[in-house]
Formats: sequence, C-alpha cells, structure tokens
Amino acid sequence: MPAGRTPEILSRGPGKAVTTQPPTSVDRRFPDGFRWGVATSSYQIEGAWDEDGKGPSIWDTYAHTPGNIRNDENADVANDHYHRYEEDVALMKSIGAGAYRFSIAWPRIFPEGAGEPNPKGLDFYKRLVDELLAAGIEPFATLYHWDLPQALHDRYGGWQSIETAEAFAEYAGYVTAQLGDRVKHFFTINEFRSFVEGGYQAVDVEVGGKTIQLGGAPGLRLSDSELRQVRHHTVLGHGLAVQAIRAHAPAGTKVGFAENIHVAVPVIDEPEHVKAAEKATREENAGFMTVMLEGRYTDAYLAEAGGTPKFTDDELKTIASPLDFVGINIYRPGLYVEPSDEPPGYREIPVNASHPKMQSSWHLLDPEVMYWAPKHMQSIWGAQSIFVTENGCAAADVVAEDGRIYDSDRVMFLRACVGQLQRATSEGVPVDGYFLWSAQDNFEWIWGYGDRFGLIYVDFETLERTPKLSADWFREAARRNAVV
Ligand code: GBH
Repeated sequence: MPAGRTPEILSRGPGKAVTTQPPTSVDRRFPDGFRWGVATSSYQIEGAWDEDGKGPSIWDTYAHTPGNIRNDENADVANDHYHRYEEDVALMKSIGAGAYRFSIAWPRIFPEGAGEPNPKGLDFYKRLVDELLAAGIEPFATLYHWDLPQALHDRYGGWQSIETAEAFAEYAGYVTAQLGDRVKHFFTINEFRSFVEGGYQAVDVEVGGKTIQLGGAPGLRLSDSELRQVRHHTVLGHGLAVQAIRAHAPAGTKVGFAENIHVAVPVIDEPEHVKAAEKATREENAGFMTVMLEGRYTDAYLAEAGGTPKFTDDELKTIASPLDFVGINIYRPGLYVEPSDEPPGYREIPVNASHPKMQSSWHLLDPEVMYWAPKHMQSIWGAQSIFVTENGCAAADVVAEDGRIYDSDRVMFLRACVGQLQRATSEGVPVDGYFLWSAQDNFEWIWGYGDRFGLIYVDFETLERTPKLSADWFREAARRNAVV
C-alpha cells in the first residue's frame, strides 16, 4: 500500500474521517469503588534487618548462608524502605496508587516469635500507615509473607509444629489490635502453597551452571507425610489468626487470606470444559484454599500419597472460620484441562514446549487466568468479595540513554491481564480491587535482584528510584478505572 493512504478497513466511505472512540468506552470500565493498588512484602524491600530490636527471620538466616541465593545476594539492605518509606509513599501517590498492600515483619513485632512485643518495630508500621493515610492511600496489611521469626524455627521447627500456628494467632491478635484503628483490611498468610512446598520440601534446580534449591527458607526436605502436616498447620494458623483478629481487633476489621491459586484453565470456553476446570481447581487447591473455604479435605486429597494429616473436626471448623473476602495471587496458568469420562472428570493436558513465557523461568503467560481465577472463586465457592492480591511480571528492564525505562512488554502483559479481569467484573464477578506486584523492583527470593517486577525501577547500587513506562500505564488505568 502506498504511504499516506488510508487502508480500506479504517475508512468509513468516501470523505468520511475515522471517528475516534471516546477516551474510555463504558464497557472497558471497572465497577465504581474498585481499588487500584500496588503490593510489596517486608523482607523483599525493608532492609534494616537487625535494626530497632528486630529479631532474625528464617529468610535472614537462609540468605546469609552461601549457595542458597543466586549470586549469593541477601536483603540486609534491599530497597532500604525502612528508612525511605516517606519517599516510597510519595512515589506510590505519584503513580496513582489508591491502595497499598504491604506485609508486617513478625520478628520486628515479636523478635522471639512470642512473648514481649518490641514497640520500636510496631512504631515503624504506625508511621508507615500514617504516611499512607495522609497521602490518601488505603493500607492493606499482610501478617505473614514468609519471614518467620528464626526463634520459632529453632524452638519448634517452624510450621512443622502446632505451636507456630498458635504463636501466629497471638501475634495476629496483638498487631491487629494495635493497628486496627488505621488499617481496616488484613490478609493472614501470603501464598501458603509457595512457602510450604518450596521451603519444606525443597528440590534442586540448575541455574547458570550451578545448583540451587528451588523454594527457599527454611530449605528442608521433608517426606510427603510430614509435608501434609505442615500444610495443615499453616491453614490452622490462618484460622486461629482469624479468630484472634475477631476477638482483639476493633469491630469492623476485615480479614481474608492471600493464596496463589493453582488455577485450571479450560482451553475451550464451553460448559463441559469449564466444569472440568472447576473440578480440577477444587482438587488442585485441596490442601489450602479448598479446606479454608469448605472446612473439609477432599476425599481425593485424603487418599493421596503421604497419608492423612492428623486433624480434628474442631480444627477443621477453625480453619474454615468465616472471612470477609478472599485474596488471590495470579501469575500463571496452573494447569490446562479437558473433560474426561473417567474419574475425577477431568484430564490435565501437557503444556506445549513453545508456550509463551515472561522473564522468570516459571512464568508461563496466559492472560485468561485473570478471567478464570476469580470466575472459579465465584462459581466453586460463591465468593462475594475478591481481591487480586498480586499480579505482575519480571522483565529485563534497562535504563535507556534518556534515563527512562521502556518496559513495553510489561505494559503488554498488564493490559492483557487487566483486560481479562475486566471481562470477569463485567459479568458480575465480585472483584473489589487489584494489587499490582510490585510497587518497586525488589529482592526476588532465591533469584535475588535479577528478576525485576516493579513499576518503579530501583538502582541497587545507589537505591535511586525511577518510575518505568508501565507506571504511566498504571496511573492512567487507575485514573480512568478502566482498561487502557
Ligand atoms: C509471589 O510468588 C510472591 O508472593 C512474591 O513475594 C514474589 O515476589 C512474586 O510472587 C513474584 O514471584 O515451581 O517453577 O513455579 C510468586 C509465585 C510461586 C513463583 C512459586 C515461583 C515456584 C517456582 N511463585 N514458584 S515453580
């Protein structure tokens, strides 16, 4: 086609200009009151690992042990957020975030895991929350994002023992009573699946010619039956914490979990296939989400290798304590299924080697998970308030000569994901907010500082922060409350 000519498909007959759409077509908007937030976690950004009376966590210990983290990095300083939180809140405001999901480091509050609280640790979160509220950013706090007090690991073997679940509830009751005047939404535990499977049954992985353990702290290699008991203690810890929060936090405090849903995606959007995907999602999450929402382990889960975990009916009731909302972290498809005439009524299908990926080695790309995950939460468990507590991707970000960071691949990823989320809300799926992972580049666990997930670029030499192109995209989406 000669340059300068309007392609046939764009012209509306002779002489008529192409009519441009209004800035946001109504059908791409989210419901009123939808929250646009960003997320982080304590160990990944705070630094100040031994300041103001903080006790060590299992992640301090793990990262200080050579060979555990790619390139032997640690988060002793990380983003130095502990000292730069005012700047970080201002940056969040400038990129248009209306909500912020952060986590509280348990060993700052109880350096020994239990017993005497440390007022200076608590004070940091009070100052942070005051700063957020002054900036018009709504705080959402996660109580456990994997940085278990080392003392509890030494004393009880961490989540291997019920004592850790009980200590978690005590900490949850205390900290929500202290912060409940200014924080209205709490998440108990972040990604049960990731820290349990990864931390308590580690497996080796080859990275750049060396072998490291996939998963992370505490880096144990338990048997299947031991692992099943650990899972049980974490969901019990969640349930006990919910009860402690109801007992001690101010009335009206809202609580839920934040789990990485292992979501089954139907390849074909047709009722039989969708039903197969719902069955698979329920079974795939049996040890965590399903028991928290149903108060029972599925028969298939109880029959699996490793035997039945030890539990009582009372514990099951506690585990399924009523919640105000559910939080789901959504990054990748968990599995693809098709219907089957054989029990259990679905069949997992292999993932093609050519399946597209984002930068992290585990990060298979399929934006439709942002549609199916909340949709399944509603259709399987009748969820009435859903938050997407994390979604985002790592990208190979570099600072261009003009000083900017052109992460067009992240913009593509976000637009596609948020588009599918909007498809769900437009069908009436009750999603009340979206938290992008992450506010800033940070310490990505065993992968160290290589996998950048931020809307804001961080130079880890100077700790200078620079919003990326994707931050512009986020600000505009939040401003219009729509897919842009
Ligand atoms: C979340 O985990 C975390 O909550 C957050 O702290 C983290 O920084 C962020 O997402 C980005 O990773 O068996 O190959 O899938 C993300 C999900 C689950 C990814 C466990 C890695 C193990 C490797 N993670 N998964 S694999």
